[in-house]
Parts: sequence; structure tokens; C-alpha cells
Amino acid sequence: MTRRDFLASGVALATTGARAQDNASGGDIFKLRIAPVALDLGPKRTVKTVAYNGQVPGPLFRWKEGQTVTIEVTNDTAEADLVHWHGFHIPPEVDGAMEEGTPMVGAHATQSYSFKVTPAGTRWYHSHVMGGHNYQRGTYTGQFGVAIVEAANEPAAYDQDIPIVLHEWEPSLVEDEIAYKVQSINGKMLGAGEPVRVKADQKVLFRIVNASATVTHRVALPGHSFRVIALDGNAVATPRTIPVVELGPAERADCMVEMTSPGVWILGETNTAQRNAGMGIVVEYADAKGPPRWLQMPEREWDYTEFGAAQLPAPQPAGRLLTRADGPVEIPLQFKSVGEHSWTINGKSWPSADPIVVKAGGRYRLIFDNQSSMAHPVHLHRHTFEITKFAGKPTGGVFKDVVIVPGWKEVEVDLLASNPGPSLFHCHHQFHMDMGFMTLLKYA
Ligand SMILES: [Cu+2]
Repeated sequence: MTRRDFLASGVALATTGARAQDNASGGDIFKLRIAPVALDLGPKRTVKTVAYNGQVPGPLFRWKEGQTVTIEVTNDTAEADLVHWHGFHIPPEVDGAMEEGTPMVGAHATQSYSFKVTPAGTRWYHSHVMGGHNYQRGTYTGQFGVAIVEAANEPAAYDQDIPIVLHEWEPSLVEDEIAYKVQSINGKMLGAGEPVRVKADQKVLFRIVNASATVTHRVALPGHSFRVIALDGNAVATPRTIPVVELGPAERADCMVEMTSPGVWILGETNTAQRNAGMGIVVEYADAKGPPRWLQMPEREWDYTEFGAAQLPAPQPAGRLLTRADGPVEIPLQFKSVGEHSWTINGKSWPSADPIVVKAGGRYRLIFDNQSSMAHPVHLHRHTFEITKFAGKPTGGVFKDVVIVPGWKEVEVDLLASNPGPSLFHCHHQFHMDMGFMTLLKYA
């Protein structure tokens, strides 16, 4: 069996539960069922949550770029919900945000969404309802999964492709911050699930997805390094080999790892308390024995510009951004906390916040000015943007759909207005979004 056959068979297994049938008009049909589940995170550690198809993460989708898919979502809960396709450039009617006009999936109802899958890369999907002070809704739950969009004719340059999905459980409000009792990778606490099984000299692609509602995580695999080849699923201008990756809520990193240190290791949070709360997974070489090892990792500031182009302006991927000949129109967006638990964009909270107005085909520079001490992972739906300045450093060639704006810092991103229709812009920290940190980008 060749490697490609092996990968293909793995894919078939992973998606069998969700795949129903083919259909001539709507393409392949996949089924998601939203329902309550008692999730076994580890021995004597069960949490009650809501998940897709009774599993956490939800089914792994592996699609080809340009393929048309239909997702039939059945909601077996008492409250309306909906599924957001994070990082996809798809119409607002199917994107999965009520505020854009996507129909909700009513309680005990079924709703179908069809769309053409684009762009290629590590995408994901999750609930996009507002939670408010209800921490049993939205991204606090187990409603998340990974959707990998493969570029047509791109050969797999690795032996294994393994999603690593981070999440926390049992949230509560403690001194103005959301605190959690237990954490997991791929739905299991450290040591409770099957290990990632590798062989010496394999090349493994770890697709790390931070499916946390509110927490920025730092992840490492001691004894090994991550070669970061893509951020938010988009190839970076300068791949870097680093010991630790940092991901805010909703961010992804594609990390290539050369398996050259045989043994049994922990891939996990660098923070000991969080690792002990469950955020880790065992990586086991064939024939290796003994308890999994962890080594203290170096402290290092996260800086997106490390992955930027050596020369500016950075080369532009086809169809992403226009030529830089015309200067972008600047749109300043100031983030500020007002009063208890309330967040504003340019002085106003959702739903009164002013929309960001653009014209189709125009090029814009969004200037994020964080007038608070907290970092905000801000996300724009249905578009990809390019980081052009991070905390005072000019850069280019790093394309994302979420960017962390550090406390009291500015971040600038360039955007081609290439996907008409309303697009939600918000902090992906669920509690900040719920407390008003949201507006719409609208096409004039
Ligand atoms: Cu925030």
C-alpha cells in the first residue's frame, strides 16, 4: 500500500459517519447532528456538553478545493444553533452567522447548506451562537471540528497528517475571566486517549487548531521542533523551525515535524497547570516504552513577522490581493472596554456598532488599535487578510483570518474586498464577542 493509498483509506474511515450519499445538484452530502453528549475526557472524568455526531472533535472533513458540498445539519437540542465554516470564502447565506443572514437551525429542525469549498488549507467549523452569560453555548461546547481543504494536484509531502485540537471544559466566571476545570486535546485529557503513533524518520504534519472559547495556548513537542509552514491554513512566506507555537482562539498552525528523537513524549501546553488539567497528548514511537517525557521549554515572544517575507512588498498569491500600485484606504478600528464586561469598536458595542463599509474590488488597510491590556484574537468572516504591520514592525506574506492584537498594541492588515455580502468581524474570545466586541463589514 502506498502512502497516498494509506492516507486515502484513513480519510474514508474518518468521514464515514458523516457522509450520507452523493447528489447530482448539491455535490457530496455530509450530515451533522447537534445533540447533547456525555463526553468521557478520561477515567472518571465525564462532562456534559453538546457535540456533532456524538463525538469531539466532530467528524474530520477532507475536501478538494472547488468541490461542492452539502451539509445537512440536524439540531437535536431545544435551542436554535448554527454551524460556522471558519476560514472559507463562501456566501453569507451559508457561512454560518445569523448576523450575516444565514438561517438558524431551529430546535429539533434540519437545515442544509451547500457551498463550493475554497480556499485550500486547514479550516474548521464551530457553533456561532452568542452565549452571553450562558457558558453552555457556542464555542464553550464540544461543537467544533476540522475541515481540511486539499489543493488540487498537490502531492502530500509527509507520512502522516494529524489534527491536534485544543479545548477546555466546565467554564465559569472567576474574577472577570473565564476559568476552566479540565482541558483536552482531541477530546481526551493527557494520557486518557490513544497515543499518536509514529515511526522514526517519519515526517508528520500536525495541524494544530485552537478550538478554545477564550484561551491563547502555547504548544510544544519536547525533543522535536515545529517547522511552521502555514498559519490559519495559508502558506507563510518564510517557514520557520521553532520550539513552541502560540495560538489564540480560532488560530491554526500547520507544523511539520521530523520524527528523529525515538521515545515516548508529550505534545502539550507549555504551562504545567494547563498540561496537568489535561492539555496534552502522548506521541509514541514504534517499540518505545516508558512514561511520556516532558522537558521545560524556552520562553519566547510570539511574533508573526518572523514568518513574513524577507523583501517587502511580499509576493501576492493569485486572486488574494490586488497589486499594491494603488494605496489602500485606511480604516481605523479602536478596541476598548467600557464598564463591566462590555467591549466597543470605535466607541460602540454590538448591535449598535458602526459597520465597516467597503466597495467590491477595493483594497483596505484595517488598523486595529487595542486600547486595553488584554490581547484580542480578532476574526473576519469570509475573507483572508494579510498582516502588514505587527506591533510597529512592517511585514507581509502572512495571510490569516484571525490575528491576535496584543494589549496596548496596533496591528495593521490589508484586505481585498473580494467577497460581497455582509461579513462578521469580531473578537473570537467568546466572552468578549458576547459582550459587544462585534460588527459587520458591509459592501456599499
Ligand atoms: Cu477579545
